[in-house]
Amino acid sequence: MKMIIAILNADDAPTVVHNLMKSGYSITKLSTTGGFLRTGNVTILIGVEDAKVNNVIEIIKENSHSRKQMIAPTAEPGLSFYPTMPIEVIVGGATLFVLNVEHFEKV
Ligand code: 2BA
Repeated sequence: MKMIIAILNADDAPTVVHNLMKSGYSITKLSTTGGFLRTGNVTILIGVEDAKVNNVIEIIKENSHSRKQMIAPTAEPGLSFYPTMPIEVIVGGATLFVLNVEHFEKV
């Protein structure tokens, strides 16, 4: 069994979740925040049999889109890695981690 952790753009998350659930997958949705942009994104956890991993990834791919987003400049001291002028970054589609699950049980 695998645990897929997918970090999604908040705008894509409802469609991704809808399509995964329509295909019979159980998911857990978390509200998360990206460390770099410091804006909200959505992380979903999906526990699946190994044979279904590629299907889950396909559904996420089909429903996740990349976007250009501006990083706001900061005047905060000590945050030297943030720009003083607005700059553009490409965010997503989605960031995925696939982990081995040692043990799965519902009690
Ligand atoms: P954020 O950390 O807010 O990053 C948003 C976007 O900013 C990233 O998009 C990337 O294009 C850019 N970015 C991030 N760190 C950067 C840096 N040090 N220098 C220049 N540009 C940078 P994505 O790569 O698509 O990531 C989207 C979100 O996925 C991230 O939001 C973060 O929440 C998560 N993520 C991405 N890679 C991760 C990783 N290795 N571990 C954990 N979370 C990750």
